[in-house]
Amino acid sequence: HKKIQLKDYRPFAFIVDHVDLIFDIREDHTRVTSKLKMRKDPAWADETTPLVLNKGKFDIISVVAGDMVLLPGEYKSDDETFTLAATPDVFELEIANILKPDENTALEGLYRSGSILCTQCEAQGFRNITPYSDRPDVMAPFSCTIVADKTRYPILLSNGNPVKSGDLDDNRHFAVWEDPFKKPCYLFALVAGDLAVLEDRFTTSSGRDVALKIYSEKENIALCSHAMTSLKQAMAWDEKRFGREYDLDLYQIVAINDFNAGAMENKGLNIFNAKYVLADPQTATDDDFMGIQGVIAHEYFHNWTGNRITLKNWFQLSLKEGLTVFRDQEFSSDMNSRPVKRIIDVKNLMAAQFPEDSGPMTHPVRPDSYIKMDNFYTMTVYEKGAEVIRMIYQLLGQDLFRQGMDLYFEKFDGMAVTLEDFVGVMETVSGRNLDQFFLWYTQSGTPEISMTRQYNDNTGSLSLTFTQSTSPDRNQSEKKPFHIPVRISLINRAGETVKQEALYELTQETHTFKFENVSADIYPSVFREFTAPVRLSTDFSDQDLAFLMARDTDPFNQWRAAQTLFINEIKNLVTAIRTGRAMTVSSGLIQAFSLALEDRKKDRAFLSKALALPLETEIKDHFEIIDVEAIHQARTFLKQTLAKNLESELKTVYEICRPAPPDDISGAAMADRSLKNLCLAYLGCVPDKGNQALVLKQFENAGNMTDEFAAFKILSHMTPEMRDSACQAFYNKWQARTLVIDKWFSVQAQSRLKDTLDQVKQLTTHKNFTMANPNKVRALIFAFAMNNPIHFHRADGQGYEFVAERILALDKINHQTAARLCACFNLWKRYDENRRILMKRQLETMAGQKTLSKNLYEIVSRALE
Ligand code: BAL
Ligand code: ZN
Repeated sequence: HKKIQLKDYRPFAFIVDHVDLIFDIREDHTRVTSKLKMRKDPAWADETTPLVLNKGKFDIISVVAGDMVLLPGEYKSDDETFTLAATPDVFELEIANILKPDENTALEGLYRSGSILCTQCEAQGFRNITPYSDRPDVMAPFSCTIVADKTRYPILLSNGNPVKSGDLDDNRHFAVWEDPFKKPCYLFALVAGDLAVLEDRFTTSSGRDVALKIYSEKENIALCSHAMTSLKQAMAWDEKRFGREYDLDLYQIVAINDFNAGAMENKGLNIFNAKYVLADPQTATDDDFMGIQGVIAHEYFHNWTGNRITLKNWFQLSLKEGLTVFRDQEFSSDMNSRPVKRIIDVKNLMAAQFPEDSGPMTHPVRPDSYIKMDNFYTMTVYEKGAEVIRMIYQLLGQDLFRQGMDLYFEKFDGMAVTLEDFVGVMETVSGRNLDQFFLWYTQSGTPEISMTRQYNDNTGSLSLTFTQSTSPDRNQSEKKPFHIPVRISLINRAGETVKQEALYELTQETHTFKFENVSADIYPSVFREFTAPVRLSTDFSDQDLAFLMARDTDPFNQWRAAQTLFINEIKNLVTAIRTGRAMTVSSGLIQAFSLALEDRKKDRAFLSKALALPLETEIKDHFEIIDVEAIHQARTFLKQTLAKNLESELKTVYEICRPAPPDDISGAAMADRSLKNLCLAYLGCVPDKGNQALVLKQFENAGNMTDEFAAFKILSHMTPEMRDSACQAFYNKWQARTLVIDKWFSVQAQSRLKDTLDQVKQLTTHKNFTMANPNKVRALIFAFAMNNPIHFHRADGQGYEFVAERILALDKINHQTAARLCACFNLWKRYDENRRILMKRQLETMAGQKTLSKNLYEIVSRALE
């Protein structure tokens, strides 16, 4: 399979002046007619230049160039391209083809989800709809006519503004849409179906009235109000924080059950995975509410960062994604608790991006090559990309960063641009040279920083020495030093700031910063708010960490200190297990935990994060060779020891937090629930009848999904009997609600009980399960493969065998999702020899298949390289 390389980028040799699409939707097919107005770009084309368009696997039924009907011999068409050997300088081209949306299980291009027809075009799905130059730097105004049966498809939607609609013969009707903004085809969208709508309005800062419409299946329309509130919050926030106003008279969102990703920012017509739209307290957890708020905002923010200003080529993906994630993170921080949002984001980065960057999929934030672009919608492009923007924000400060953003919008509106263009405006407004900083975009890997302290008693000076190094990898055999910002402040034993926070910059391998006139018991608080996406090791002892956990003036650093203490303890326990020594937990840790739990001044949402043990999937990143069983045993022992030692404190806090009203989704109520449910999870991990009864009571009497689901998860690990009866009750209650049934699948997939693999295999034949629905696959198979290390990594290899077989089955129907699932094998070289052999065997079996998709081929072949 061919690798596409950034260095081979050439502009398209033609300009598309207008695209007019007609979709004639019939019972078993859809006829698409595309009328293109085009001309040669004199800078790139001459009289010999052929017109080569991208094309998917479908049959062309007619081609008209100008007013000449072309015969099949006069154009060339195969499964990948449509070619005209020669064209005039200016011309019109009309191509008609037939699609079978009901057979499109890959969910890219035009497909059916239940009774709804919809599209997904990013990254390269539009070519499956009609032949086109399917690349983000070809921008054109689109119009779209949809014709369909009025009963089956009363609602007909596309991008932009509705300009005409009416009835036709045979119970059919039509709608015409025009999008006045030039756009790349990946932002094209169409929806046809029998949908209900929730309507609202928003008045922009300049006084324009925008109609807001959220569509869903009729039975779910009552679940759309949180999404609507979130949309209005996002629109107001983008005006205030970035001066960005919405530009059309209509903003539409449609909730779809079958969707490969979270959502899609199509101009004026966002298409969403229903999971990120539908919620009420009975069926959605507090995390779901937060997720919806963040994703609704993310897609809205793309209207400027992505749509108005788009990408010159797909290698620049982080230009829109990193920047838009940064914007949605800032939005959520302003709407909710900033420190807690920062902790959630960094935890996510460490748990998923750091490992990605240390395995076969490691790539720079701007990749150099790809076989399938779909495989590069990664944690690195998105989350690390957002961290890179955040570093620019810190280096420049809020005001200059805003000036840079203003200049970016002013200079590049309506254009397809690059990461250099973005960093360039930041250089212009700040007068800074960001050449070395740009390595964050071109060099892969996570820098490791070590920080050591030297205190000079004679002079009263504290020196902090920072050393950076980044391991060589497949992308660069030698790494240059990164330009790394680091925010530092000094605090004393009383937890008071003795030196205000300031920004320092590391540009070489080693830097020493000296602080004069400080006493010996001063603590540095470094990389505050996680200033840079680096791994940090320090010379802090566990006592130092316990102090910082309680008194650091940066909540993020308090959290980091707590997590580092947990990791250190788990490492000690793993060593004990491996050397046959008895496991013990240090009294210092128990005391630090207890002090934090009893600190009534601390924010409860923060405490629920700080006192949660790192997940096994996070812990593994701290080991060179991952010992799955020892890590599991060590973590379980630590959790049970803390629970046993602090039982009465945990119960007290549980009771204090309990009264939060069940349908209150304010920050305070959510914070109470999260701390309460953390306490319950500790109490419930000890096999104790009293505690089990407490969990069961919450499960049975919960007034909302957050509490019900929290208790359900705990029960799923207890005993087969408790798990089974909880599963039965939960299923009976929620079987009609597909999003809740996803939770039901995922809880069972993550159970620690011995028979979990058999249960998961059984569940693949359950009547509510289907491999054709990505949410179901994620709920059951991904959850098992990614979040259940002891069972996925069973020593007999049966977990691997099951998942590999599912990947191959999925690859036949949905190659994007199959390739994503295959990431569970990426770190195979980091396990013990037995598991290495077993995982490699599965990768080789997959590699040996004759009909592997390009998507899966790329993931498997990188893993085996
Ligand atoms: N552009 C793909 C979905 C998203 O990142 O918003
Ligand atoms: Zn995005």
